Amino acid sequence: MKTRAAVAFEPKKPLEIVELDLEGPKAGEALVEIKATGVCHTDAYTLDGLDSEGIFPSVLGHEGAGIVREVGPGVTSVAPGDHVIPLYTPECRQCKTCLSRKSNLCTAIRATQGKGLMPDGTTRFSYKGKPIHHYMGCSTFSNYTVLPEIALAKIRKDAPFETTCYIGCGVTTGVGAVVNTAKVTPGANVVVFGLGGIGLNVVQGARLVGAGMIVGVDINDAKEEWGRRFGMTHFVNPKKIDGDIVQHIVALTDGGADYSFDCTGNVDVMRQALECCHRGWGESVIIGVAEAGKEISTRPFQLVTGRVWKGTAFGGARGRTDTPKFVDWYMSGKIEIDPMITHVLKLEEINTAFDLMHEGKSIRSVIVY
Ligand code: NAD
Ligand code: AHE
Ligand code: ZN
Repeated sequence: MKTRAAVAFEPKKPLEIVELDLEGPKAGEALVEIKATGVCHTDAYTLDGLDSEGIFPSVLGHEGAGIVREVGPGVTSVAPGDHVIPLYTPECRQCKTCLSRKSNLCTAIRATQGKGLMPDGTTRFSYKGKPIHHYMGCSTFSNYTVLPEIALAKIRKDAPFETTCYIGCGVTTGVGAVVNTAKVTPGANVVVFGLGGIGLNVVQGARLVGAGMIVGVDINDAKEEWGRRFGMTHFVNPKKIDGDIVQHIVALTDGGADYSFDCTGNVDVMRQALECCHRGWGESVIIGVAEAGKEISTRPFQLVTGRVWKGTAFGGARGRTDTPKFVDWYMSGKIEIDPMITHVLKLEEINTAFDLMHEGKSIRSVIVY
């Protein structure tokens, strides 16, 4: 079949809207009509050539929602007509990691996914007879895409696609980092570095669990209002304070954060996030994705004296099990999504979504098909 898609032919070049050929689903796979997709900073990072796993040409996009239109042989967990969220962190329920119950990082298809291929080592997309690669196993910047059934979370049918797609990455990543990874306790002081599409979800996750102080840190003053809208109690712009940001936060929080989160992808900020944690117990969670080649550092003394450094992918959520629960939380009003969708665009306008993100003018842009 044919599908309309925004293709990343080369790094650092705008996406091009073209008609691709798409092969139907093979065994264990499903064809999904994508109804809406968010544009996450990770898409921009890959398009900018900063991802060590970036492959071109490819169809980017990993934050979608849509409807199953066809299934391949042997598929049992989804059927045509089901509403689904594609999962860049699948859940096979059989691999060592899934069975361990210690992590959500299912390994069943990770190797081929990282090479832009389906589990059988081929692509379903092609253009003028040449293969086009998949991205994060999702490729939601195409109106139709093919995914393994283990990478599809079946969700309720009354959830609107335009907002629910955000649960495919940003919402689950931010809220999940608080509830699954850090397990923030009521009354704890939380510091969030970077108040974008991910950081604001950390803020609302902290509000949800009843955190005490929720401090937001951002170099863009316009983010203060956004943070307060979702539960932030204090705002710090590191460019507007006298002295060191770490000392400033330690003083503000009476000794340091109980939990801090990096939502910037900047390795210097990751260090600040760790070092502003409370001596003896403060935990810092890295969410941001750093450029290829970048490394983190700190004095080992920071860890010797009890601070903990950890990271999280997709908010520690087990995709097929937990994503439908996040949709329920949204539909029951426990978490908010609608106000964070600042721009709704057509596929033809997708490059504007990247511009708005780089200019700091959007929280989330969503493309509707
Ligand atoms: P975004 O562009 O919407 O937000 C980033 C925010 O960080 C902006 O508000 C910006 O002003 C702020 N910022 C930049 N430099 C800063 C600094 N030095 N100090 C303080 N604030 C600063 O991006 P996003 O969509 O929220 O994504 C944030 C990061 O999370 C990206 O690195 C993205 O790749 C990553 N991410 C990780 C996961 C995961 O599973 N681990 C999932 C989604 C996104
Ligand atoms: N490909 C990069 C790493 C990118 C990365 O860390 N991705 C996150 C999700 S970001 C979503 O917006 C993730 O899930 N990581 C775990 C995994 O298995 O990819 C690199 O450095 O090579
Ligand atoms: Zn993302």
